[in-house]
Amino acid sequence: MLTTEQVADFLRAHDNYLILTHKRPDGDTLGCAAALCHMLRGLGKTAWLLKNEEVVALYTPYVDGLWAADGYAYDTVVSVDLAALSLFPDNAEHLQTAVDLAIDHHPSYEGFGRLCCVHPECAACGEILYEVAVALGQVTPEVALALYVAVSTDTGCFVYSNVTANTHRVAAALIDAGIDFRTVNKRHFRTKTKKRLALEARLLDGMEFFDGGRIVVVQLPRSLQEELALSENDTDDIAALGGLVEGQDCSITMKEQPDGAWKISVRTGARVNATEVCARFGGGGHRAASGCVISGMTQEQAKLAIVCAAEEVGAQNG
Ligand SMILES: [Mn+2]
Repeated sequence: MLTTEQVADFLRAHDNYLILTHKRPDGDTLGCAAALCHMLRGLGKTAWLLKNEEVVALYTPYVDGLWAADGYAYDTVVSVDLAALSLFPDNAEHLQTAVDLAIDHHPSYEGFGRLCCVHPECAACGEILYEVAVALGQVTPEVALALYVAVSTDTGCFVYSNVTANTHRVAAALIDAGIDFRTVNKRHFRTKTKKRLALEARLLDGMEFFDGGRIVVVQLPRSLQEELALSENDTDDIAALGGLVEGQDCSITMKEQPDGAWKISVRTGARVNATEVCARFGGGGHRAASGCVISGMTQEQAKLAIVCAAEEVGAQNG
């Protein structure tokens, strides 16, 4: 594995870069890609991003004008925040064996890059790219803004449990570069669409509590998705809603799929092992956040099945 200094050496030594982002791109992969593109151009290199068709409007300002033209003759492929072969966008599948350097922060990184720089202790891939920018002397306002988007969005504006003192030090250094971080914060963390607020109002109204309030269930049936004309992006991160309720330590979110199955997300505190709950239905994940799919059941049946599993698993610890 390369150090960030060695990554800087590698970037100085090569040229004609093609930068890859992951499927359903978030602020981290797009911010890192934009920042890397700007820092390479600052070194006099040619650098472009491979077009990602799934970028949502929220993030287009950071990557507009950086997309490679069809037929761009690249020599060096670098991926950012891309952990798995299954997360290569459809138009990047032919590059799965062509990545020269992978920069990532996921512990699950699959090792597809010829070289890599992977730091699972970083809350965002942007923290790694910041070190690279320092090594290259490229912490320009353009680079810093893209990295601030990466770090702030991947940490829910510095509140997720993976945030460290380093995350804040990096953010402070990026702010020192003279960026308009207030506009980024307002745009990404203090703004919701009317449709999203209408959805949250309905989900909050329909919340149900079990086990003396320790288990909360949020339900999103297809009927509500159709009534509010929701797209996939409108329902982003609704699994975080139940966790906001005081007194709960097991938040279950149920979303009905087009085929009638229920996609379940379980987020828990120390008492309930979410992996164990979801394993009963063939799912898995982490101790504090897991998922599964329940099919062949009505909404009521699926709800009782998952709540019952959570109660039983939780009972092992009081
Ligand atoms: Mn990330």
